Amino acid sequence: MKIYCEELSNMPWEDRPKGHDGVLWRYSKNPITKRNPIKKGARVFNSAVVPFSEGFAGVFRVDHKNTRPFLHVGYSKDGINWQIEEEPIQWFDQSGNPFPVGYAYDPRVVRIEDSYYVTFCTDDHGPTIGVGVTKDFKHFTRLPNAFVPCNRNGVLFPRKINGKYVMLNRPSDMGHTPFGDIFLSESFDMIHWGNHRWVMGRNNRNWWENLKIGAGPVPIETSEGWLLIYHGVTLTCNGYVYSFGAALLDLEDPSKVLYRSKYYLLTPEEEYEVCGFVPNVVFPCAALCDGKTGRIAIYYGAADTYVAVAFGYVQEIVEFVKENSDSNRGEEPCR
Ligand code: BMA
Repeated sequence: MKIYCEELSNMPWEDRPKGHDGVLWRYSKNPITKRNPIKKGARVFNSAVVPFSEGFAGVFRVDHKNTRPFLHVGYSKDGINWQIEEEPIQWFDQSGNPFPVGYAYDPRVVRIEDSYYVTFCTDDHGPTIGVGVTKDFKHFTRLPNAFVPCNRNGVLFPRKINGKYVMLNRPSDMGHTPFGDIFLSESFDMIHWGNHRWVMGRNNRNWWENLKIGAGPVPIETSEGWLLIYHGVTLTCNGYVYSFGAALLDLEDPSKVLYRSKYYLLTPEEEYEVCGFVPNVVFPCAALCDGKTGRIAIYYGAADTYVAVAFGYVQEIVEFVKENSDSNRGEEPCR
């Protein structure tokens, strides 16, 4: 199996603990962010990191002390210890005029050619997908929002497919959205989005994902298809529980699902995942991958309070998805 990622020998890593039989294992020093990490911010979670310069850069969701979320840049040499900037990202439009956000959360970051694109949830009379671009993590240009509200979980593929940028996204509502399927949209210029297609829906057979699903980290290209790690939500008598699983999408037409695993890869178990501002949430937003060894480090928000990391091998995740595949793509969205 081929993994089309660059070599990343400096990515964070710990070997699988002895006797651990799961596909993923948690970093032994999780969580990697603590409460009140900066003066302005009470909690950092659901954040995205990429290789940058000699180390790593990230766009972090910081819930300020008025409980409104904004995006802050952070830097790290080792991908574990982060210096998060005190001030949030200042956005400017393509003409250089301020283009502020009312709020911003759940960022994803992807390098496409020589630019880093940031997608996030923001507001335009309802939640929708904001898009920004930077080359240096200091100057950020904000492009028009990708969709009309309501939409969340905008996740770009790391290269153009058939000449077009491709974004997974999840139509939603104004609130906490008790439904949700993954769709795919395309654009020639990162501004005009169309050719929207349904990819897959919540799955009534597997109860961890029977309420809604949403794309997680930027998909990873392999010879077996695009590896998509996605979150799945179930509703219990005490509220939503967020886990994450994986699927493989067709390389040429990623609206086609090749395999989808029945089982989650990770579900809230540790104290920092089951206790916090929103208990029982693991919410993946980024993955670092070493194309040479197939090692992967998945960055996920824990209980809307912390950032945590889980390790694994891309090859083992792909095998897990294929071996535990479910033919159900989810229910049709309109009934
Ligand atoms: C979703 C988003 C996420 C959050 C999750 C659990 O709707 O708001 O940012 O992690 O709910 O609270």
